[in-house]
Amino acid sequence: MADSSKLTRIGLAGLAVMGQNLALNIAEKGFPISVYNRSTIKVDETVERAKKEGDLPLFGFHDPEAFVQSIQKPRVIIMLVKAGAPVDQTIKTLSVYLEKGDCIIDGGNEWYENTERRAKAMAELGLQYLGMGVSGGEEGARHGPSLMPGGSFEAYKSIEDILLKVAAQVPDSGPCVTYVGEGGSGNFVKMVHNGIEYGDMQLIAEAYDVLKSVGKLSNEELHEVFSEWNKGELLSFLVEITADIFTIKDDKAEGHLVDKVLDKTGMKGTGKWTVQQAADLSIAAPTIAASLDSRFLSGMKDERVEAAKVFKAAGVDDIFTDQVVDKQQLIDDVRQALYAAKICSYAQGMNLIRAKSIEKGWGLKLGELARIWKGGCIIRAVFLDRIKKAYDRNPDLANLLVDPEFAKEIIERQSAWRKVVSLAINSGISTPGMSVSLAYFDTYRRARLPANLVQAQRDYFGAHTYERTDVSGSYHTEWFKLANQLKL
Ligand code: NBP
Repeated sequence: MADSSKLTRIGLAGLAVMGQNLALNIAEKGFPISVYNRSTIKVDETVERAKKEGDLPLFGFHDPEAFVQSIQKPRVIIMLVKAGAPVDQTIKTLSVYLEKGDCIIDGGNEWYENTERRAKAMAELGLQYLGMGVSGGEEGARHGPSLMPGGSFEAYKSIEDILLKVAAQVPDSGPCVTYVGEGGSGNFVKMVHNGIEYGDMQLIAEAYDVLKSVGKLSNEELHEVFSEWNKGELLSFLVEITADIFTIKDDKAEGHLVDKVLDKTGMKGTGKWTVQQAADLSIAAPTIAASLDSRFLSGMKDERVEAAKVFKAAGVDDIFTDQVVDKQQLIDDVRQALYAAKICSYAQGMNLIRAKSIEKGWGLKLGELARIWKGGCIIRAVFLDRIKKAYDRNPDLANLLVDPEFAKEIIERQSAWRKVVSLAINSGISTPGMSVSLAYFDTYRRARLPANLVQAQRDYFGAHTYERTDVSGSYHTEWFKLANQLKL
């Protein structure tokens, strides 16, 4: 271990996957770091790794007091423990040794209101608090994550030099970190990032399903297709790893591993929070909601197996004829459908962030958020540069769909998108993300919707009143009475 007689620049508590790797990253960038974990074995493991990975300036502590005392004042401690009660427990353990001006940064996927509650409690003790979204998983944490710090600007400034160095670096775009805003905005933005991630993964899975089930593409062909897509407008971490997945052979039996993976998707809650927040703020986020619903339905594996038997016996397949498709055309159409649906999904996520920013007065900069997602994080993609440029062109853009560049791209792809959704429907393949994205687009772009009828129904049975298209004001009609008079 390197010389531990001097005080370190920063501390990190919580040495599971994320904490351990972020601590090594910080040490590698030349910032001496103290580390601590509730179970001491992880401390020893981290110290061992620091030694092996280049005698990095990382110092392990089993005792929380010694850990805190080893950090230079004002102290900054990043916490990377499981969200919820473990965060409160870790704060309790450490705060007794902290002094006025010291700062704790929660790097976990925490609910933003918990961060705001803790920041308030800490402020009463003279302590500072930040909630910082960290994205990129194990690799990102070790070699450059996307960081979304929010809370006290002063606290952010005190460690900005560290964050700028440990974050992912994107050529011509800079480090993937920015001061997000006040309060729990860092956690909120990370939450929506994860919701968008759900949408991306769902849309990719649907593209795979259509290509495999309708186009009958083999895993080798799927690898080729996704690799090719990763050279163009869809270039992204998720498309890249998808291409990789199709190459992995099963080590326990014949065939590819992907075909043996049980079709049940897990989740930890940030996608659900995103959809709940969208509903609370009256923001339509159907693509993200569809991806969450798909995870719920995927979890009902036994029920689906039984339902498949019932509907097979009842002749569900009778209406499906084998679709004759031109493989190359299908691949090209699916690529376009995936891209167009993705634009809708990001539009929804960005609208949600903006709505929350207005509600809380955070002043979040959407273009800057797109910039810090260009590298390090799970949704990193060249596409984010287009989003950044759209908000640079017009920071008050009502919706990404109406940015002239994105509008043009959608129009160019809409025919392929409609073809893919129709093909999937006629083949009995569910593409909820692509379909609902198309419905979002078709709803948003229409000046007149059938909402007039819904409002008339509401006024009919509940006297909820309605507005008119031609004269201002609020109106109520005795629909029932008038309809009955006409029946006489
Ligand atoms: P986990 O979310 O699996 O949490 C494990 C850590 O929490 C360990 O250090 C554990 O200590 C500590 N912990 C627990 Br559990 N209960 C505790 C308690 N009562 N008191 C003190 N410490 C406690 O770790 P992770 O996967 O590294 O994620 C850390 C945070 O980062 C989470 O909020 C996560 O959602 C977020 N995140 C994770 C990823 C990812 O890819 N894994 C990506 C982005 C963000 P112990 O060793 O003593 O049990």
